[in-house]
Amino acid sequence: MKTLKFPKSFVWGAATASHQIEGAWQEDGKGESNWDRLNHTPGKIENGDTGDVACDHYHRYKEDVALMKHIGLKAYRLSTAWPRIIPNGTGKVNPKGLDFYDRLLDELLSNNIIPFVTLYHWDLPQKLEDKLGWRNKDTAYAYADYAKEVVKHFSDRVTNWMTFNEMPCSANLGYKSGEHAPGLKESNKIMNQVVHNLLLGHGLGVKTIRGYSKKKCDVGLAHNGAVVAPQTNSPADIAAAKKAWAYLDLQNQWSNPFWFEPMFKGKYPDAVLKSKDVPSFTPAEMKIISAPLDFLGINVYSAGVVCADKNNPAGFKKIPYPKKHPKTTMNWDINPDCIYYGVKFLAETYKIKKFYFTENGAAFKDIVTKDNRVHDKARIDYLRNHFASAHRLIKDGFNLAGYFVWSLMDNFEWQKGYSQRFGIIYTDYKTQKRILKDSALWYKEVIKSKEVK
Ligand code: GCO
Repeated sequence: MKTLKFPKSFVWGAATASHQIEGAWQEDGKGESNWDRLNHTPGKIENGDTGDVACDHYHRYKEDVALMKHIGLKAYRLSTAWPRIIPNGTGKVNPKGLDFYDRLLDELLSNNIIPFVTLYHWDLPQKLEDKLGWRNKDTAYAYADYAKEVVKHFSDRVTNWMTFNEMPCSANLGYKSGEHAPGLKESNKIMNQVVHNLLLGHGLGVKTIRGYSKKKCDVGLAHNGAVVAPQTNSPADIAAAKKAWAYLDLQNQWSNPFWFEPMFKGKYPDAVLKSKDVPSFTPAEMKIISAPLDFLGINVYSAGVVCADKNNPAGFKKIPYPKKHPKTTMNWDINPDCIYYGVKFLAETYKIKKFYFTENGAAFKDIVTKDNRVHDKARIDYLRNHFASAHRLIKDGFNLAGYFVWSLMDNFEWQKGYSQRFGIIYTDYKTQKRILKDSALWYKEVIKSKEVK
């Protein structure tokens, strides 16, 4: 591969989430989260793992920030845990919860690392889940109150905000397939309401951040749309991929139009409005949901592949990956085109000022070798090829401002527990020792040179 130069201002970062790294699940007044509850429900998480201790980042944040500094990260994407800050979901604020993020943010800033803060990365106070969680519109308003406390307290130091992480996962994995907390299997009608309530939470979050921020700030969210790549570079296949990307299946809340049309056009697709499962909403809510954003963060790991198909009225045909296609240990097919097409169709369809990749990375079987190192060549290859796809976007004139590798360190991978290692830093869960993997050392060079080789 030839050397690819990235802009000087490009934001190179790494990402984590509160529940996946912090641990300290009952410390300093933290309330129970929906995930704490799921973790402690037998049979829900691989190996009976829990997020109780995770990477013990709550106590080891200084060491972790020192490692970020060593890698040379320009920015770090973290999330604040709602149950740590407002343990019961509504009402009393826990000062010790705020203190933790004060310490963490100050440590980041004194090391010249820009914090990008996500207000909600799936850990909902269990007290709110008990009141129907995201099936209840009140949760969106409770979220806005929580957002207000966070923004009032931290906006002197945080100027990059994300309202939500991956609303489609909260909805589909939480309330439809039941793999994620709260582990439910709801009807299509209720699912549409969950979608709406999350979107409303997002919109209220945008309004709250803008209303209470002490400084000029950038507001966006981290979203995981369905990403589709064409089988070949032919115009017909590219057009087919775009059709598949914009396809609406009324029974499938992963479909992009459920999320993007309200967020960027202020309206649900006509087919949703006409369907028997239309959610309850008001025009005022649609206005809130579609408030302009400063950026869109994209979380992406793979893509569906399609080709043009004249025999299908929808215009496309899904092409399965061959059995032997390279995969990560998550069983996700590796396809660097997910980066390019993850932005392209969005940018062509909606007015979006700026993009970041707020997550991209890979889980592989990492082993610590005798030299006390982790030679994760597969991850380096993965990142190199995906960075190259990002470079192609920049070259084609798309406004891509930065890239956050998922993840800074191996951590609690939700229902898969600790079985999946996504980190560029290895976590030894027995000793909590960290080891910089070869990918971290490679990334350090990329950041320093602003070049991908
Ligand atoms: C998600 C979450 C992350 C995951 C990562 C790997 O995308 O599911 O934002 O918390 O850990 O994506 O699955």
